[in-house]
Amino acid sequence: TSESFSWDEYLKETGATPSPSHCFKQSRNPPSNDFKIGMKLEAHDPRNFTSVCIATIMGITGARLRLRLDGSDNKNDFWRLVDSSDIQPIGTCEKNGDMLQPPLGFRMNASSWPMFLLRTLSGAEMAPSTAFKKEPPRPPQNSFKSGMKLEAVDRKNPFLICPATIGEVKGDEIFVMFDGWRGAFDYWCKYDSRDIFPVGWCFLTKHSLQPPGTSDAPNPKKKGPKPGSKRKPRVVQSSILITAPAAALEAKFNSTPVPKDGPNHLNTN
Ligand code: MLZ
Repeated sequence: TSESFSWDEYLKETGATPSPSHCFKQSRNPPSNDFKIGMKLEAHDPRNFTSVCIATIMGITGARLRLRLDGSDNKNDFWRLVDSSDIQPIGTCEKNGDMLQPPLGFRMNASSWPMFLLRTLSGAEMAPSTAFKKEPPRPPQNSFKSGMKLEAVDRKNPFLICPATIGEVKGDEIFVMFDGWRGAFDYWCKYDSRDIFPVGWCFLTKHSLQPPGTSDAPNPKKKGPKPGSKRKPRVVQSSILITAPAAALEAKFNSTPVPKDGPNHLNTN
């Protein structure tokens, strides 16, 4: 529910301007999310970027996917846009002459990887190539200006997208400041980061948008937060954050027997 927060009112209240959409490496019309929970795809391991792994879609949030690497634990889920170049259809890796790798922290013995991969993929529902959208081009230069508003992924809570303000601009980098959180979640990133979006992006993609925090921006002239202003804002929960029950997924994938020869898109050497 984002009825609690309105950019229109907030921009009037703060007298701030939204960052123009040409500043962002995001498509002007947000891509549709044609993936489904439980589908599998190939993804770069965020903790070991050179390796390509199998991932399962655990949730759909707007134009983003909540992904879990097969063979990994449930504590390292990550989020990718449907037009991210970090994800690709199953079979792409082999087509390029590469091999699928176990994720960092593979929970079994490395020697069981080939059989694990075989079992993982046999009968899996593979995300169709049509669901993967082309990554938008990067803007030719950093056009952000200090004070502009935007929506940004909270990297400490990456399922959240929150209202933010550009603090500083330095070369190709920008400082993202989360409104109402006194700097606790702020970060530097490249202007072409996929974690930042124009004002209104969440609404357009039906992603939940957190309301700003309730702490005043750090200001040496002020005496500090008003009593009670440090309370946490309500975390907006919505049906958008869906996690497939692990048991249901397992049942689905175990129900299909492993063919003797294995699927031909596999390279288990
Ligand atoms: N549970 C956390 C959420 C903070 C989210 C801030 N996003 C900029 C807290 O209340 O600390």
